[in-house]
Amino acid sequence: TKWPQQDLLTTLRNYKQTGQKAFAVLLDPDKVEQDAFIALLDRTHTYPVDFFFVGGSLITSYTHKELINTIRQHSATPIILFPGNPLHIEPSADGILLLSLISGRNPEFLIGQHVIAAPLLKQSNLEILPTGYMLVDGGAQTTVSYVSGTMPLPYDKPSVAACTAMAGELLGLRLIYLDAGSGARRPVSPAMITAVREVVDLPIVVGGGINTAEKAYAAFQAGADLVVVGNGIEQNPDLLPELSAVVQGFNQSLVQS
Ligand code: 1GP
Repeated sequence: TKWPQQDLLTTLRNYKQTGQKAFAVLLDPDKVEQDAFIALLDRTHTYPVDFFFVGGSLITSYTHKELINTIRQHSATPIILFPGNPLHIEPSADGILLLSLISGRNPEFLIGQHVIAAPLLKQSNLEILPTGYMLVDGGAQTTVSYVSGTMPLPYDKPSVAACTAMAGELLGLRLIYLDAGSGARRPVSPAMITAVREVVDLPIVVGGGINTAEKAYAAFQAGADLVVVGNGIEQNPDLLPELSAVVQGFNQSLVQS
């Protein structure tokens, strides 16, 4: 069953308002290995995940639909598309990050691809999550930086990130996603997350290179509402219970205070 329309954005806004923390597992249809994947889905019954993100910059086979089907068979967790381009639209998901690559200056990823996607999105029942997507230098050229033909934000310029996020909020975007890129050598710095947290009232999603519980903790502590982990869990499934414990730690301290 799909999530009711508008619930995803409301859920994310509530995290921001209440201080609750959440985490998402990013599944790249190209990398998923069936048996390990089903084992991971089954483990999420014990160690709950708030969202599954499905996507990647480049996808080399038509497996989105099968992947989403498999998730549905094993889990009730909402599924959000994290598309690299309009070919990645799959109406059987619950929602889609409609990404504006506001760290870059490539009109294709600010409006061009959106024009192509718009009629398909209007026909679908996908909940649209308009997202200010900010790519941050994570110490290696990432696929998304190459494919989008854009320069990431400099790692050590929190004030540039803050101004970019403010512009995104003023333009009416509903989420800010700070991404160091999949497999980044270093995640977005806590200083940058805090600088963005201080100036925007939107939920903040942080991902890229978060491959330990400590790095997730640091991102939350700095002001992230939702942390996204892809490679880290692929390479070490035991990170799932550790991340779950970090999130629970934050959320329990809220209940007690
Ligand atoms: C990348 O934010 C995601 O877009 C997740 O990155 O695979 O490095 O966790 P990782």
